[in-house]
Amino acid sequence: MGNEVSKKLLLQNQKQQFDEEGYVIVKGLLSAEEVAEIKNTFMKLHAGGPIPNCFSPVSEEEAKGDILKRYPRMMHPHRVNDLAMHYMLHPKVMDVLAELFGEEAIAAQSMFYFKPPGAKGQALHQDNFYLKVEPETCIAAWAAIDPADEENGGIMLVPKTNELAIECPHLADQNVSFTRDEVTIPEGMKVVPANLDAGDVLFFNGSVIHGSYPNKSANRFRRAFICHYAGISTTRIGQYYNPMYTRDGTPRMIKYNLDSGPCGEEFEEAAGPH
Ligand SMILES: O=C(O)CCC(=O)C(=O)O
Repeated sequence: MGNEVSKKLLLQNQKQQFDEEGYVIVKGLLSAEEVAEIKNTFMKLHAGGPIPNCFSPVSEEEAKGDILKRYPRMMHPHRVNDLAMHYMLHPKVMDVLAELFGEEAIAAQSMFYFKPPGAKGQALHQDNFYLKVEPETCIAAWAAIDPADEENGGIMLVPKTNELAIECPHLADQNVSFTRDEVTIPEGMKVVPANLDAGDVLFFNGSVIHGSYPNKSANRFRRAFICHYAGISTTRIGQYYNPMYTRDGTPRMIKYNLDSGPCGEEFEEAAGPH
């Protein structure tokens, strides 16, 4: 991967949008070939069945009609697969992140969502609740592997919530969300879809309220490769994210943030990895 120096890929108004609204979409950051490589790799991994600490699908019988149980998200695939590591540290993604953080980024986490037709969504939440990055914030890079829109349960977010403090969640409706916690949309604000083509990457600040609704399409998967990052000057992070990785693939250990946060231990215990 070498010691690339970061390049400026963002237009001035894109950086401004990120600073003001908390998110920015970079169109076509991944090529069609890269998207195909990611999709093929993860579909092969799915076909291979369970992977300890990463992927826990169940049989059709055990899933009892919940399609997401047969296609759960993969957690930290970069720990078990070189291609996932490669894409988590993709030079263009790391370049954009360096501009957004104002310093080099380090990677905390990778995930792959299959989200087949009929799958539940993930209730609205703030990533900083889970990643507990200090002293600043995490940033997510959400790479669309299929076109993602409101029909197939694309990503939704609440613009301008980037300055918001952590909001304590309530229990989500388990009929529409596979995760437990949900935060309320602040008064006067609106949740909007971030419609993406395959290869587009959405970057958003860790305080931005975001999530997704069920995939209502008849036959369209909504696959996404999603990674979370912190700035290189980060001093503490939640307990599931070591080792972190610098852009050249060097592991870096960051002190764990074991504080229970503003919502208390009751929430923390069940929250688990994000
Ligand atoms: O892609 C989704 O459905 C939700 C992803 C998400 O909320 C996250 O990665 O934090």
